[in-house]
Amino acid sequence: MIRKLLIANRGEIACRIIKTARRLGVATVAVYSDADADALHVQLADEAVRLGPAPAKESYLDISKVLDAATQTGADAVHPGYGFLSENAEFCRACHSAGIVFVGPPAGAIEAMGSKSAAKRIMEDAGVPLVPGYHGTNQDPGILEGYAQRIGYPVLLKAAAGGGGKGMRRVDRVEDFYAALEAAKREAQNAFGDDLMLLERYVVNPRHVEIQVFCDQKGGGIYLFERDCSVQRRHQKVVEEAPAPGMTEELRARMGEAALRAAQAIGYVGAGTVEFLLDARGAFYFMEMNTRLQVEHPVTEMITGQDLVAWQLAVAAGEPLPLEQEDLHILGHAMEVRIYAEDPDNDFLPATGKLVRHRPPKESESVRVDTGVQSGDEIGVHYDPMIAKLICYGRSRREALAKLDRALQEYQIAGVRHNIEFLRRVINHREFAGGRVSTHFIEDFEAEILHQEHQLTPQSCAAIAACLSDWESRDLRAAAPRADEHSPWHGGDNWRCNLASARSHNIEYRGQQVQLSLRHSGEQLHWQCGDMQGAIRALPGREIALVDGRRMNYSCVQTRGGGSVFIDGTQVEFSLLPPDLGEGDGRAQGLDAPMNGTIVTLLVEPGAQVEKDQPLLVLEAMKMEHTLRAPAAGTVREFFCAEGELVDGGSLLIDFAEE
Ligand code: MV4
Repeated sequence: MIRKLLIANRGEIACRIIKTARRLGVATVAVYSDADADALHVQLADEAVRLGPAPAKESYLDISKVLDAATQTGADAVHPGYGFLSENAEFCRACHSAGIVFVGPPAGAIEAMGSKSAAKRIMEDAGVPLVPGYHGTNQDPGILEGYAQRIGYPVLLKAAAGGGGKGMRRVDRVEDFYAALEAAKREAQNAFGDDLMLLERYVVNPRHVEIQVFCDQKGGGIYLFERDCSVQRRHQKVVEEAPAPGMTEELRARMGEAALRAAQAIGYVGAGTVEFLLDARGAFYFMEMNTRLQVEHPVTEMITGQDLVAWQLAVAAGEPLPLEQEDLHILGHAMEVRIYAEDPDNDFLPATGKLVRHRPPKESESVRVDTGVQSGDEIGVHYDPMIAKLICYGRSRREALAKLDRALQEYQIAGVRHNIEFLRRVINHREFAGGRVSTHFIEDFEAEILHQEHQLTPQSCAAIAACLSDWESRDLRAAAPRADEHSPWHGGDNWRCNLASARSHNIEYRGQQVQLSLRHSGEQLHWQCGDMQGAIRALPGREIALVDGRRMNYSCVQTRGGGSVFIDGTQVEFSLLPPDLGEGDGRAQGLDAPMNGTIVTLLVEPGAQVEKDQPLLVLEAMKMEHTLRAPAAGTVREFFCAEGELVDGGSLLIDFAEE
C-alpha cells in the first residue's frame, strides 16, 4: 500500500494524478519550480516542495532534487507522469536505491526500448510484426543500398536513436539513395550523437494505432484496447480517439495480443503503450513502445470505465491487476483534443502571456477537462504550452464528435493565442468526421483546415460593439458619485449624459484596421463600420444582447490592448488602437525568442530587405521546429544569435526595422 505519493511532474498530469491519489486516500506531495509556485498542482497537493529555478534542468529534470524532496517528505512512492523523468532509467534506479517505489516499469524495460534497432530485434524474437526492413549493424552504404533494393522502393531511412520523426527520410528511387543516406546520417549525428541507421519499407499513408497494455509484478498482463492517434501535425498528436474507426474484433485481438507479447518480452510492469503503424489493408507493424502513462490515456478510461492511475498505484504496490481480460469491454466512443497556447496563423508558434480567462466547459459524465492552469496564470516559455485536454464521450463516434464540438464552442480562453478554432476545423472536416483518419490528414487538407475568415462580419461588429458598450457603462458607473444609489448612473441601463453623439473606435481585427462608430438612441445601440451597420440592445452586466432582434449570450474579457468577445460559439478578438497613430509607437523593432530553444538556421543575411511574413530563422524547442517570420516589411539589421546557439525565451534575437 502506498501511503504518500510524490508527483514528479507539473501541469495537467500532476493534477490528474493528485485527484486519483486523493480519491484513494493516498497523501500527495507536489514539487515545483519557481515558475510554478502558485500553480494548480501545488494548490491541489497536501504539501509541496520547491525544486529550483524555472528551467526544467534545474528543477523537474534534476534527479537528486526530486529524490531529496521524496526523502524529506517521507514519500514512499514517486509517480513521474509523462515527459520529464518518466522514461529515465537512471531516475528509476535511483528511486529503488533510495527505497522509494517508482510508479512505472523496471529500469531494464525502459532501457530495452531506448534504441530502435535493439527494440526491433527483441520484438522480432517475440513474434511481434515489424515493417520489412534491415536493422542490423552493417552501415556500409553499398550493403544498405542492396537491402533497399530487396525491400523495394519507396524505403524509409530511420535513425536507430531517433524518435518523433527526427532523422527520418523517405527515398523513392535508387538514384537518390546515397544522398539521402548521407543527409539522414548527418541529421542523426547532430540530433542524437549517433548515426546508426535502419531501413524499412515505406508504409504509404498509414494510421497510428496504439494499444494500451498493463502488466502486474506477478506476470499478469492485459490490454485495454486501442487508441487511434493518426491525426498529428509534425509528429505532435492533435486528436486521439478510442476505439479506432473501422477496427474489427478480430484485428483488435491480434493487435492486443501482439502488444502483450511486446510487453512481456521486456519484462514490463505497469502502464505501457505499444505503437503500431496500420496500413490500408489492415496489416500492422510495431513502431515503438512508450514505457509510461500517455497524454491520451483518458480516452481509454472513458470507454472502459477504468482509472488507469489507480491501476498504476495498485500494480506498483505489488497488487495483481484489478481485472482480467474477459472483464474488460468497450462501451461507446471517446475523443480527446489537446488545447495549446499556440498560434495556428503563425506556424503554430507557442504563445506566451497571461491567461486572462480560462473558462472550460462544465464537466459531466461525457465531458472531461484535464488541465493544470487557471485564469490569471502566466503561460511561460519554460514548459510545454498545453493548456488542457478536452475529452468527450458518446455512445457512438458521431455523438462523441458532436459533444466535442459543442464543448469546444463553450470553451473560453483569452489573453493568449490558442488552437480551439483549428481543432474545430479538424474535427468537423468531412474526412475526419467520416472516420477516414490518417497520418497525412492535416498535411493533405492543410489549406482547408488553416483557412481563416479574415472578413469582419456584421455579427463580429455587433459583438465588439456590445463589448465596448459594456466597458463604457462600467467606466461610467465607476466614475459616478458613489453615495447616491438613486443616481441614474447606477441603473445599469445604459443611461448616459452628454453621450448622445457618436463615439468612434479605432479597432484592429485580424490584421485589419477599421473604424467602429457607436451611437446610443434610447435603449438601442447603433453601430456602423464601413458600409455595415446594425443595432443591438446590450443588457450590461447580464451578458445578453439583442442583435438585430435576436437574443444572444455573449461574454467579454478585457485583455492587453483590446478584448475578446465570446458569442454564438465563436471568439472575436480585437485590439483597441489609439485614435491617433503616432509614428514610432507600435512599429516592430525586434524579434524575441518565444521560448527556450536552439537556433537551427538563420534564413537571411544581416541587412536583408524582407517582406511581411518572410521566414527569418528556425528555432527548435520542445522537440519542434518553429519559424520566426518578419512581423512586417522591413530590414533585418542584425542577428543577436548564431546557428546552434541555445537561446532563452524572451531574449532578443533579431534587430528589425520596420519599413
Ligand atoms: C513510418 C512511416 C511509414 N513507413 N515507417 C513517424 C514517427 C516515427 N515514430 C514513425 N513514423 C513513421 N514511420 C514506415 N516504415 C510513417 C511514419 C509517420 C508517422 C507515424 C505515426 C504517426 C504520424 C506519422 C507522420 C508521418 C510519418
